[in-house]
Amino acid sequence: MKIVDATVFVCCPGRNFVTLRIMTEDGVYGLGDATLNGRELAVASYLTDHIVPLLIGRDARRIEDIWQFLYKGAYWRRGPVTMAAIGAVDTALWDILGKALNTPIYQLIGGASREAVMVYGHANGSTADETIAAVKRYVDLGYLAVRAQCAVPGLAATYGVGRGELYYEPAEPGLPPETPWSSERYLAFVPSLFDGLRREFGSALHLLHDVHHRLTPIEAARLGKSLEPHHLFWLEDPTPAEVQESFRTIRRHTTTPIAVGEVFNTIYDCSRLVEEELIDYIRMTVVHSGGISHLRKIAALAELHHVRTGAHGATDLSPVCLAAALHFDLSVHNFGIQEYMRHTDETDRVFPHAYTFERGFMHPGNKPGLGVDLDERLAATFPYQRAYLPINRKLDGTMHSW
Ligand code: KDG
Ligand code: MG
Repeated sequence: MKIVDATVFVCCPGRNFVTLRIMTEDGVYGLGDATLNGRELAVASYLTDHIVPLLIGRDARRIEDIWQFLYKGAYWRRGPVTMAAIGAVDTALWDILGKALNTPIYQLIGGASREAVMVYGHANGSTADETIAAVKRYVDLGYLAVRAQCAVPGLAATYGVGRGELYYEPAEPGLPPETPWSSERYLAFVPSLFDGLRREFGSALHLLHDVHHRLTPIEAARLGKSLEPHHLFWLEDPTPAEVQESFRTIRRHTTTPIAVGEVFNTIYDCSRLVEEELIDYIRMTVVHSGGISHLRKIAALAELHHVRTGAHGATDLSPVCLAAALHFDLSVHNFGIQEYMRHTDETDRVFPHAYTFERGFMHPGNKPGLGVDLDERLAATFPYQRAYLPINRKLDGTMHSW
């Protein structure tokens, strides 16, 4: 089953996506998402210029060997660009194997461990009342878990507060916008937001919140402690995770469950957090973490330490990545929850897919492989548009994590 061609597609049906298609000699092809928000073309070039020539002629069934060949063989290891490129190849090869064996991927990686996977949606508002109304809309759609974000009084823009009701798209065409940040104002406000949410929705609804790497460990510990009465499903990215030891401070002070990992790329980025049981959910992304093969190893390590999965599923990961995540979620034993930010209609049309949402749960469907296709002709009508994520500065102008 030799690989005869591999092509990279960059398109912008509402936002940019990079997609790898690997073709085999018998006409079976597989897709992999290679999107890295704001740095898309770097991965496209890594694939086209450096990986595609290495794939031609290889046996598409040797998924693990090709993974190791691309990881060890590059000499330069890890990093989001390398791991997104490897992740795209790995996903596409699983897609090919599933199609060749006429089986959905989840059946190849252990079979279903549950009937369907619980997902959470993103609710946001410019005021606490607007956020409450947005959460209500998700509840009405059947969601059992909702992430709640709100603009902070006195700050002109806040992470997670989108323009539409169901879509949140932070990347902006053109150069990166600058947004102001104050940890003091944020910390003073967030507990009251969750007081209001619990008053409105009672205790059964799963509520999540994303700090987006903005607090120091001790500030994050304070936030976690103040939110304990509202028993969040998780508090996400409370502090930047380059220093894994930081999470010891948070852990010492609060029982609020902690989720982290959307900017991680390999098992080494999370091994200490997992082994020391400093987190509760590992949120690594299929595409940025070397694909389904590597994510399964991470899940296996996490399983030993009571850490569950919560794969990143923002709109800047294409339907190809979401489908791969759903196959992974359905099969691993220690699945926790899946993020589900709906894509725009244009994106859904470019990537027709078999996955479904019903009453708060998703299923990848039973089509062979991933169950996602790429409408190449339609994709070509949405050319790449340069776009960046915003940057953050404190009120005095100091650069801060976004
Ligand atoms: O590209 C950045 C987004 O993926 C990120 O801001 C979304 O934090 C995010 C989330 O939890 O979905
Ligand atoms: Mg996040």
